[in-house]
Amino acid sequence: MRVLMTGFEPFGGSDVNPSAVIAAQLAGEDWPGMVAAFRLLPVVTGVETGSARAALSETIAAVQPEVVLCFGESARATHVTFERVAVNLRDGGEDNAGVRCRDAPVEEGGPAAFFATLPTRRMADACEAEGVPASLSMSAGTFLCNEVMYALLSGAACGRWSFVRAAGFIHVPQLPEQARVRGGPSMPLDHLLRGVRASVFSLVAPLG
Ligand code: PCA
Repeated sequence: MRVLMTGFEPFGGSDVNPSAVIAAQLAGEDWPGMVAAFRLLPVVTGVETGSARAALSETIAAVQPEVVLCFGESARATHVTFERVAVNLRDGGEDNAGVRCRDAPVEEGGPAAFFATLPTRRMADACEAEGVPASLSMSAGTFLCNEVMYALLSGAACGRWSFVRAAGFIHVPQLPEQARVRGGPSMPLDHLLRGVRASVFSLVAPLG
């Protein structure tokens, strides 16, 4: 089984993004029956070369994964957050290229929303069973994480990436060192890794 894990580069004035640390670490571990690839996504909106969506498309075409797990950071999150829905709207903060979208669709004329095709409840339960707080979320926001999740689910649903059997998005809280600078909730890296590792295992073990 081929699994692609993505994380984002730092943004918003921070010099680390835990989503990339987690995805790179987990993709580098030995998983029974699973080969994992990691891709770092730029915090850049749109579809041009250099955007997150361009990097995602290129990597999915190269890796042909059956499972795609995209990770992002949410400075407001208190839990490992399993996103259930992506909406066709870009209306978020400024990206690393200085672009801010207002009232723009992710895909012109696309459906209003897509559901994650991951077993989000099972994954959240597996994370909680490790003692790591997890939650299910009905909104990935309207910034780049939602945009990437929407494009991912749209590509899998329309047959462009018909080999993708399960895909979705996980938001992780910021790290304690980030919270010390900008305030807000945080979770230590070893907790994040333990919880996410258990949730990925609960996903891939039955698929294998
Ligand atoms: N979080 C942002 C984009 C990149 C990231 O890690 C978001 O929640 O949209």
